[in-house]
Amino acid sequence: MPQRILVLGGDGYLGWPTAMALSRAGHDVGVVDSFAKRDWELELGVRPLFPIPTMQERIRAWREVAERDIELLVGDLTDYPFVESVVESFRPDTIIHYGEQPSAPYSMIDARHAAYTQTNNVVGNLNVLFAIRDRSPETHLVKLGTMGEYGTPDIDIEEGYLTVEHNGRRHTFLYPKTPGSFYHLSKVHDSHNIHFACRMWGIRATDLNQGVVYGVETDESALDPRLATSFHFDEVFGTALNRFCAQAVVGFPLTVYGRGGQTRGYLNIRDTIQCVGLAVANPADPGELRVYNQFTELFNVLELAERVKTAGEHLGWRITIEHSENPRKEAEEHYYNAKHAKLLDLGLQPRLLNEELLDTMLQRIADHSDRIDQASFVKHVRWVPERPVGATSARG
Ligand code: USQ
Repeated sequence: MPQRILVLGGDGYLGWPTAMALSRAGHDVGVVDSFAKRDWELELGVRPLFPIPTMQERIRAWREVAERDIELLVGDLTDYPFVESVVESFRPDTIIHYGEQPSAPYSMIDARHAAYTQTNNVVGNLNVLFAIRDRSPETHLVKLGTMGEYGTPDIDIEEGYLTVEHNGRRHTFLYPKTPGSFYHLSKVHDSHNIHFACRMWGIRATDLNQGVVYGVETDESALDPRLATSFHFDEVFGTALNRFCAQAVVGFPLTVYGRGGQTRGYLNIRDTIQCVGLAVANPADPGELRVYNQFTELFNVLELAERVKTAGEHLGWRITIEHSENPRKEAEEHYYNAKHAKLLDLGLQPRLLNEELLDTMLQRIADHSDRIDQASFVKHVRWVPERPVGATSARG
């Protein structure tokens, strides 16, 4: 049944393709964005692979190509009156919340960027929860969380909850979180706030703990160059596989951090669209916080780099892998077994990573290789400063 759906962060890598897919499926879609991501790009001097038109131009192009309208609402989620007025006037059946600062390295630049990331993300999400409570209590919140909330514990990762037996009694808690950056922590805080809002006010919510997304296009973004999505390859906003593909295209050594045994859940951007669609079509019950682990396959970074190298070599390119010093503090070899059954149970049909897919990705990126600034591959953001403030030298 068609729904009224608000996509928060509708200008982003995932928000825009999601808005188009839902619009094409017959839903009435509104996108909300403050265009903050475009400012962060300017701040860092990085740009996406494809030129991205203004949101007004994207919407006009969509109208032309799909003969469907998308409503644009410009504003900042940390501004409560704005959020309240949007929720009140649009009356969404579902809110899909992508509207956050999405980069772990960005949050680790310094105190200002850590505080900005957490304020922006946590306050924005709180405002959404209050606006739902006060203006549209039936609205289903579909919130983009991250697999990185769990970190890499030495036990199996469940889907959201863990039942603990202690001194002969048992209780089910939100799964304990040991995240690896101030960004990932902001999503942990969001999850706890959503859980609280569901328990207190009977809000219905789904937290999608998403893995690392890869891919250059979706069925809709491929329809017209003006509908392209904001694909990044730089150190701050680019994610592992997307970066390796862009590096392979320009002959830059693939930047595997440290030993490369860091294992994460990955998924194709087309599967992100599918998963979000499944969450929208199957809303949570009032008072329920459902948590889905949203990824389709596990890889470690070295395996990913090797796959890109093989695919590139079959195209006749020369590709090298470099184990650079790890700018992050993280386990480089570790146990990792994360459950991910619930979206499959709802009908997810994964599009797994294979050479054909990598081949298409590499060729698509190669068509735009003139836009790849190699200086953006290494921006020197470090989790621990090289020489921490106050540290004494070896000689005291
Ligand atoms: N890595 C490399 N070389 C690179 C880039 C990354 O070895 O050039 C390693 C990282 O050290 C890390 C792993 O690859 O161990 C993943 O890093 P990433 O940059 O691809 O992903 P991450 O920082 O975890 O964040 C990304 C998105 C974030 C999302 C998250 C999902 O930016 O929005 O929440 O993926 S997850 O990783 O499951 O938490």
